[in-house]
Amino acid sequence: MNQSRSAAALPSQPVGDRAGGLRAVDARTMTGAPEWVQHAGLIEWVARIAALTQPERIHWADGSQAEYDSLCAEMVAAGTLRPLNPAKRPGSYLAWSDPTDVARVEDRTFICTEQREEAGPTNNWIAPAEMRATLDGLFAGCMRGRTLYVVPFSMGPLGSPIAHVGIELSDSPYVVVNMRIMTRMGRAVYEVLGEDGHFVPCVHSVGKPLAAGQADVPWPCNPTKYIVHFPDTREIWSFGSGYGGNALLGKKCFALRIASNMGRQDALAGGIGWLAEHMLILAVTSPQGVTRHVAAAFPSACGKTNFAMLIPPKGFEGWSVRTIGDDIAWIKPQPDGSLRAINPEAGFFGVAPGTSAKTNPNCLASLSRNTIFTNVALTDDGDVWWEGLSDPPAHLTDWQGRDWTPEIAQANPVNGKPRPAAHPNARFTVPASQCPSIDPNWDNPAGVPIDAFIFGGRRSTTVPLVTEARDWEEGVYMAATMGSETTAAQAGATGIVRRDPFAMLPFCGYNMAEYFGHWLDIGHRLKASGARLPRIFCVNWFRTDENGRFVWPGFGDNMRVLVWMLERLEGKAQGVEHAFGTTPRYDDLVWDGTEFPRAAFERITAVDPAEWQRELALHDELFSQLAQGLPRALTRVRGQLQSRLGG
Ligand code: O2Y
Ligand code: MN
Repeated sequence: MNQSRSAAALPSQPVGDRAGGLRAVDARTMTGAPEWVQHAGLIEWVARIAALTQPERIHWADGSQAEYDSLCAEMVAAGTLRPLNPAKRPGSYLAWSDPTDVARVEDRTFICTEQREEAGPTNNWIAPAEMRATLDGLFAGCMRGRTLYVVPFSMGPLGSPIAHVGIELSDSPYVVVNMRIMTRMGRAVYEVLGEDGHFVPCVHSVGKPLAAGQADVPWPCNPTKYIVHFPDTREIWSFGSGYGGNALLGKKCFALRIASNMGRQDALAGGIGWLAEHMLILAVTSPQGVTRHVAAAFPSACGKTNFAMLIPPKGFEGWSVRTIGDDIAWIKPQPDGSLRAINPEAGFFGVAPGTSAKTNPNCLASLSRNTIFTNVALTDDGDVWWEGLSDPPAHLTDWQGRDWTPEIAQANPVNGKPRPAAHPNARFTVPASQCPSIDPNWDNPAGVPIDAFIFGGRRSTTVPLVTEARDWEEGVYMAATMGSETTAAQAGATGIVRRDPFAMLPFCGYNMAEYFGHWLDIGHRLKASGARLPRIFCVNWFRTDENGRFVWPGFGDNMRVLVWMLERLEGKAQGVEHAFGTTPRYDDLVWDGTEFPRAAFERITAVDPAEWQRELALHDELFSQLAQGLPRALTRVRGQLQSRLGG
């Protein structure tokens, strides 16, 4: 790596002296910053973090293919990555994590605002001074024996007015290569930053320093984990994990927790504010050539990636659905009153188990090359496999490196089921550009105008297949009270409704009640300016019959619901109004190419007053948890619902 420099000459800095600066010229020499980095504040910050963490060397990532290949080769030599069979999966690798480091750690995730109320009751909170003292202790010397990588990245197309820049300092080469897939990463970011541009500083360590001569392990990590956000200074610090959202700090930490706060701060500072949302973005074009854009929020285990890559079924010839994003949307109001959205990411970090040619052919095709798989199983011919992909092969090596056969799996059940070959949270990281359904505008710096928001949850009862809110406030109420039933793949008991407002429960970087207020304010301001607001819909693909089986086929058939929504925008589709909003009748949907029974449709669109009374009581529980700062508009909508139910 020709950019590597020794940091051995770093002077010892007082630990925690974040305010103290090194003279720019010293910092450049000490960190070996290349001439293409001209941001003195950034170089000084790197020098301070290096003084704290004491890495053996510093590498300024340039984002080149040569750098990516060389880091992957180093990780292959270290046993972190396995190259997959190039004839089957060219340019692809498999990583197996430490079995204790397999998912985001919500109970170790903190929002550190001066006042606890600013973080709100749904976030873990520790006072900034106390947290900084803890981090100073954890990060002191934590990179000894390792390389500190300086990873510049843009969330969103480079230079887009909706995009923002971050710099991640990490001691994990796995993070560097994954950040190159998941973000616009590399030298060009420094051109956007210039000499004094703003960036979100992100510090990450796996938390496993190496003593002189000590051998490394394939997946270093630490049982102590902290994922910490300081919204006031827009900083992120992550310690102890090398996995996914804990370590790729552009994703959940920056693009949702810090960015949601930035959007709100913009409004508090007198701007109109903006939105950082846990939403996919789709472009849908009708046979008449009219393109509409929708953004949709779903909690985990609701088929979000499948919906993001939906293929119109038989009967919808002439329609096209294109993918702009699969997980996160940044949405900024424009002077003309429109809401324009970008996907801040450049790749997909999706769950492998359950992804198949039936559930998501576009996704499967995306994974054919240049993909990093984590915690899936290895086939005997050097390819990957996971539960749900195909019939199980006769032999595999499972995600923990053990022999796996269907017989071994049966003989070693986990939670009453055959032991899986892939971890249930096994992931792939793949460039978005490889998706066959990627939209030509996915990388457009101007973003796309959002015409409708969709909020979904997994509910076996109560919530109809689709409902349109009567207005923005009712839509915000629907999104705020979203709930989803837990599945066997998630921890804890199954079938419990967990409220997940806007699918943002683990990702909102400030008080959730104020977040509702921010959504309401943006709507009011846009409306006052004469703008036509996006319509808001709520969907539920998961209602079950008396045998517990899903009634709605899902997947491609979700297109029928999507088309109804788009025709509502054009004023063409009808529906019936009920307590909760407006839902189509059987004849309001297009049934071409299928024989879905009328009675089944009526079952999954029924609004049962007794069920809704119980539902409202559950909304009350949520609202009492979020009472501090809860907007009056939401209690007003709650009252209107109650009176429509006749109570
Ligand atoms: O466990 C992780 O680190 C991944 S979580 C994740 C990854 C991609 C998209 N969404 C999510 C999520 O938890 O919403
Ligand atoms: Mn997500």
